[in-house]
Amino acid sequence: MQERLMSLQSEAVEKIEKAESLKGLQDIRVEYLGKKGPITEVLRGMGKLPAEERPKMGQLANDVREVITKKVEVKQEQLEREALDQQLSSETIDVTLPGSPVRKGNAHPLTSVVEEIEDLFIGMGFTIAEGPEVETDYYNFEALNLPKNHPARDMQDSFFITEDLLLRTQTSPVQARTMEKHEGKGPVKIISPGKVYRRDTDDATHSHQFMQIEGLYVDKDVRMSDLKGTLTMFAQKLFGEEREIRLRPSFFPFTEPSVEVDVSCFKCNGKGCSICKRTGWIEILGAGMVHPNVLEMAGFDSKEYTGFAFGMGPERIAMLKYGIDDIRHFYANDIRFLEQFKRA
Ligand code: 2U9
Repeated sequence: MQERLMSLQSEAVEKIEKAESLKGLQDIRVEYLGKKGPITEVLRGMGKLPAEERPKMGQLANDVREVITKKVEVKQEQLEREALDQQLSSETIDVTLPGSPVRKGNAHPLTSVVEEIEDLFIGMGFTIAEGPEVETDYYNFEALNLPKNHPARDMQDSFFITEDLLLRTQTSPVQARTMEKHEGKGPVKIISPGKVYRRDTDDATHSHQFMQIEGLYVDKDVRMSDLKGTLTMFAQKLFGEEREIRLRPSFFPFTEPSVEVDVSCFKCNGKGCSICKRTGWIEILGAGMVHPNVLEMAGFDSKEYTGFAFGMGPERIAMLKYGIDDIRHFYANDIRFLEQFKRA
């Protein structure tokens, strides 16, 4: 029986050392240490031994069991470590390997220009106001000194939804709504960026849907010089410190006096080129002093309060800035066009 035990031990140990998988090792452990295993069998045969030999044989059997158990544990640790190393090595990434390029998108050129302009006016103390794109006839026209059947209404062919609801033709209704909320108390200093809609045939310079950024500053004693100062700062920050602006008389129903505002050409520095059509000046926006009727309709006492307002088309600014010749590029979502505008 002693030889049997010793040969079982060496046989088991040999197998354990050769084991290549945790599963294989478990099978060996069960095979030798399991209830139906040979050691258990030997122990069951103890009864046939002389009584004085049993303790020694019992001890030996336990020693063999101990040795095999120990060997299994050691081997298990080794196999588990190898499995972990294997897993880690399969998972370790070689950081020196070039990463798979992730195509990073960039902001739409219009978004870049609108955000740049917003930041400029926020820097001058304006806050951003937004409002509904589906507007009432009152806020889109009447509140802006364009009473029902006023001829100037036709200047802006509108998408009417009902008798009284339309897609807004400019973001001015946002300013009218904001002024009302101030219940006749200034200051009101806002810009309102957003989409506007005009029933227009799309071509290289017109789109039925486009962006606008309008601005409004109403307070006691706001003057034309404040408007000129603000727009000069804006033009120089957007187009370059050496830029100048020029104001030409114009007409808008909601401002009096009204001006068109030009910036000195940033391509030819005013000498005349194709961009400025040889004039040296580029028209960038319209502006004026808020019409007293508009102030009154919004609840402001036009004897006490004055204000200036302006409006611009971000598409036009982006086309000037990036030399884009067709407004429809902004809406066509052609990746070849869009991927050109990687923001710095
Ligand atoms: C209120 C009072 C006055 C907004 C203004 C303009 C001049 C202007 C054009 C720019 C490009 C329209 O899209 S565009 O063609 N807008 O020139 N907008 S003054 O005046 C307001 C607005 C709201 C309550």
